[in-house]
Amino acid sequence: MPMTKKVLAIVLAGGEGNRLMPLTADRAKPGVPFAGSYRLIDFALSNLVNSRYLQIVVLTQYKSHSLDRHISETWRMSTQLGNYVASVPAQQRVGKSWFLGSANAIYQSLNLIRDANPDIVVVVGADHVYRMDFSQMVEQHVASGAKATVAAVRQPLSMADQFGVIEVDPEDPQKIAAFVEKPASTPGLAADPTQFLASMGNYVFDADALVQALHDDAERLDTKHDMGGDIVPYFVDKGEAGVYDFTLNEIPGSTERDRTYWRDVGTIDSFYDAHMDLISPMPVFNLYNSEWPIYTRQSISPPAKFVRGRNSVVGTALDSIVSSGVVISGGVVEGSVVSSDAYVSSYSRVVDSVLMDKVIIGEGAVVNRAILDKNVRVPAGAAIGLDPDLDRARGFKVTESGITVLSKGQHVPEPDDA
Ligand code: ADQ
Repeated sequence: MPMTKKVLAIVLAGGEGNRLMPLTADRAKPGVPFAGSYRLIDFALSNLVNSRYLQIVVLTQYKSHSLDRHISETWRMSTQLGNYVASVPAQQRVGKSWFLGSANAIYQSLNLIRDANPDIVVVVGADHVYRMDFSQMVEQHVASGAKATVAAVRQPLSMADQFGVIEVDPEDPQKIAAFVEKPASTPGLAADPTQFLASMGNYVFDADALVQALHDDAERLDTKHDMGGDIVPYFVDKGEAGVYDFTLNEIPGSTERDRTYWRDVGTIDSFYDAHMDLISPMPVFNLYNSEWPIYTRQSISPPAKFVRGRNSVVGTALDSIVSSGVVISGGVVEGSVVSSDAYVSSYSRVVDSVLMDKVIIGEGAVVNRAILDKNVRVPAGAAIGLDPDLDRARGFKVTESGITVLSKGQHVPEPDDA
């Protein structure tokens, strides 16, 4: 019988998420709301819990207040049974320096690894949308004899500069021959020249090998103390790095299409696109798979309600996700994600947009291809997302692809009376 390995999971949740501004203006990227009732970190944590890895340390750093609150309110487990999700803020760590890179974050938390005394450490990022059974990757890691295994997914060539690029050993498909962190460009795969193999930022390590690597890295002055940039190459140079192909990932209840769905939602455009993936009638990513649930905080809001508004005008939502506590009173919502406790008034239209918690849409207002962060109030008759120049002039962010973004509680001027 195979020996059961003791696994500790570490979730890297300290990222600033500069490219998601203004949604990350006062919350860490893993704490950014997603899909109406989730936070980004819920995907990584749900994947770990569904993989039956129940000893989890979350390393936070940047503006972690709302993230910490979400973790403690949502992810309490029984420490008496030996299960935990512990959020560890940076200021509690040893040493005086603020974190340098993700490897340094783990290095400063080595006491947590010592205390848990695992055989295997699974390290995952906290800002991706996907389902993954990490136990399948751990199984391959153990069988292959690698000291470090990196999860890999195919991505379009144009995105090479955003990811770690993996070159597989032609003689051993489970071994990494070369790894470059975020190169300016890279050649395509032999099987598909339009794609390359990207690191997903998820790793499995033999615990003692990881501890040694972190010590060696900490002593060097010429590294950025980064998991992708430094620790992965350390194992590749020694010929000890394996690669786990994400297309092998099997998820109960998943379709062929969504068992390998993976989105890095690091930019406003990819964050927006990932929302749109959820709302088509046959979603690209299916939130409704109860065999691999995505957990989040239980809301105390009442059910969503759709009612006639002024002059009995019909309130509807179509091809949309509508969260609890939402009231759609005589407005029309189409192709949109509406988060908890939002209110949509009579004669208004919300199209191809993402509304976060407690957004209020006034009478006759129009919102088109926009993301409105929490507590934004759109006055009656105002229009957002119809005129990019006007949007910019009012201080809203407009992305290159034309998505308008309003930050938390951002003021929207009353429309001109003229
Ligand atoms: P990036 O995501 O650009 O690339 P990084 O900014 O280090 O790398 O973020 C990785 C994870 O670590 C994120 O979840 C982030 O929140 C977290 N993090 C960063 N600094 C941290 C700190 N000091 N403390 C705690 N957590 C921290 C990485 C890899 C690439 C890979 C992509 C996949 O380096 O090789 O291709 O992820 O998205």
